[in-house]
Amino acid sequence: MRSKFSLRRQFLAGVLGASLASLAIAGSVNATESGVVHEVKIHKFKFVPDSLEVSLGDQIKWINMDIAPHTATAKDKTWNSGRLKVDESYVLEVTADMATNYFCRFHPNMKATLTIK
Ligand SMILES: [Cu+2]
Repeated sequence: MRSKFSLRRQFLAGVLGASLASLAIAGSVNATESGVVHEVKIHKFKFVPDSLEVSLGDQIKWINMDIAPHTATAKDKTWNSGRLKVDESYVLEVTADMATNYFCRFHPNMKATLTIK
């Protein structure tokens, strides 16, 4: 009897956890739908554009169009796309305290900036 009860509790906790998780996902999708998505192409070893104006809540999407791998990495390393292969992309939401200077870890001469309006 006791074990049956605790099994049921575990089941309920699982259902509750799952619904909370889906609520959280739905919430974040709604929040981002209101913002703008800015595309930055990584092309011929350059970020295009290499200077971009963004607003809080916007998203920035980097797309690697080169055969060579690249990254988009904050100068202070607080955010990082990781290694992007050709056609791979990375999306980041603009926050007030985010680092606005970034570069490519594989090609440190590749640099770009964000300006938060
Ligand atoms: Cu690179």
